[in-house]
Amino acid sequence: RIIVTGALGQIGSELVRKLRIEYGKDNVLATDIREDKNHDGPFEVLDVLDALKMYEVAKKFKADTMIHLAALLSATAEIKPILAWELNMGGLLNALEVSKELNMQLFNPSSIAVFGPSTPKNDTPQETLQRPTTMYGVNKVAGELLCDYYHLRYGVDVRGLRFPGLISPGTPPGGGTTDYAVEIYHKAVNEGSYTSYIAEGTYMDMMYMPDALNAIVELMEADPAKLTVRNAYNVSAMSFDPSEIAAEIKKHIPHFEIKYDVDPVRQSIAESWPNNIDSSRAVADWGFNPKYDLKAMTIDMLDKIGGGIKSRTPL
Ligand code: VAH
Repeated sequence: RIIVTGALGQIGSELVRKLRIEYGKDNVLATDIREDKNHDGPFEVLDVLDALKMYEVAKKFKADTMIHLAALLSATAEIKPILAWELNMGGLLNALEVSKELNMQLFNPSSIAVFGPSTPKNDTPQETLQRPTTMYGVNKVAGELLCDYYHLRYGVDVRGLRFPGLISPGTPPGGGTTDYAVEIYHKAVNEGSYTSYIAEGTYMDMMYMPDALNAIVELMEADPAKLTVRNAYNVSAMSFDPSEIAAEIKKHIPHFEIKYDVDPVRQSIAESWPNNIDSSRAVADWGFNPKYDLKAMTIDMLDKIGGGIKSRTPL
């Protein structure tokens, strides 16, 4: 039985749907800090900074697994760095403590944000320098170390993935740097143009949400003896810059055009991250195998947002 924190977020909203299909609706408890009016399964309001409530809710639900997704993302964390530290670290510490007390398996998402300007930019290795220059990156590196500590000291079965930018048609990401790669699809369908806050030529790792969700399930179901890494595996499906995703969209919406109005804060975050990371350890240890590249993702995104490419007349 699974408890998910941050269940109303970009990953959480799709993961809960998938988990309920795979494991049964009543075996997945969605929680978030705000009420969910139209949830179609078990739901509880939970502030991850309330350790006692987290313990009580997980115990009452008889959860054996926690997926801890509640966090502030990179751009928001630069605006509210202290709040980001308190929520990202306080929430994770509670998730680790409750997982230890209730003997739950724990998934904690990490991010390519753990890497900084001194990290090798291309084919970024699994083990390398991690000197991030963002509060979010500091939180993610500290989080990786804290998770490994709980695994080594207390035997908590905690596992993690260094997610790239995640792209999905539904719930939008909240306050990330890679969000441009989600916004561009919606603007292309609805307005025929998009003004990117990330500069042309800025490459970042990305992955389509279905591949991210499969990676979480595959990692959590993997034989622990095969895991040479706990927190956290590099995983990425593709790397592109704004001009390449725009060109792929133009193949379906010929009149689409991209403009640029660079946001210095999010541009500097993006430039501190790798161009592309090496996922080979995840492939070797538990068979990470993303299905979507930029071409396939674009077809599916435009289909889902625009009600089907086949039915669209050129703008
Ligand atoms: C962000 N989408 O932009 C998140 C993610 C690697 C990027 O961590 O902050």
